[in-house]
Amino acid sequence: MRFDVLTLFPEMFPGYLGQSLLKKAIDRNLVDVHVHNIRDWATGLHRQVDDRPFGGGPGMVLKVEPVVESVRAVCRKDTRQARVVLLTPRGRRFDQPYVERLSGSDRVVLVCGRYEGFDQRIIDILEPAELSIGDYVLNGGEVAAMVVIDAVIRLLPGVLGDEQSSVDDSFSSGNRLLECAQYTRPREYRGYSVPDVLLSGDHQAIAQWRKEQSFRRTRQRRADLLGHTAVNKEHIDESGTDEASRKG
Ligand code: JA5
Repeated sequence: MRFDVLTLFPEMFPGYLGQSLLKKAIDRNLVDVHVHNIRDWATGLHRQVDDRPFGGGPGMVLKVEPVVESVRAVCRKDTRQARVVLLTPRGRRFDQPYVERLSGSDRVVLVCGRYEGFDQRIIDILEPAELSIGDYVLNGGEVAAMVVIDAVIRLLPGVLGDEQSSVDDSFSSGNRLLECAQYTRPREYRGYSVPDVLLSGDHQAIAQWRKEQSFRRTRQRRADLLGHTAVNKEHIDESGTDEASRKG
């Protein structure tokens, strides 16, 4: 899978790209990430990439020519059809179903904004997918682009050591529960012990405990995820009572 990132701050990426999981995936040719500076497509004496908004107002707007020309040029660097994605707080929410959808494409071109945003004609011409990673404001789309790459590559076959390990993740399709508490050695630390059931060797009891933990935690922290009545019903039916309200 090939990613191209278009940004005014390409120097933000090498540190992230050299990080373990992604570095291994790149070294093994499973993923290819190319970072480009939008300014390379800016013209004129000052290579200006932004300008003041028509109609007045604060801040600067990304100019249409360098962004559209850079995306077009980068798309031509590879024959595979690219999905063009713009990172913007106005975009649709980037969630795990969307991660799964992107992981099925061969090529993604990520366009990072800066300043007050993009000239609308960039969006009208390129018709990109507009994605937001969450309801907060960032100084630019770069960190959001890294989030997208990070979430997508771990779904690619061969990137994670254990092929199964992404299947059980919170939010993977078929899982709408937060993960349960995890413990490793030592069994006791400063008076804090590992729950007995995890040391019992009773795999059925352990599975049941984990399921209950997950459900309770989800109910407490992210009740919105339980909108799926199937998940809700399953846990209430199995225990005969509502585990979350009884223990939590
Ligand atoms: C801000 C000029 O998904 C959260 C995001 C916030 C944010 C993004 S994506 N892009 C920008 C931006 O600020 O371009």
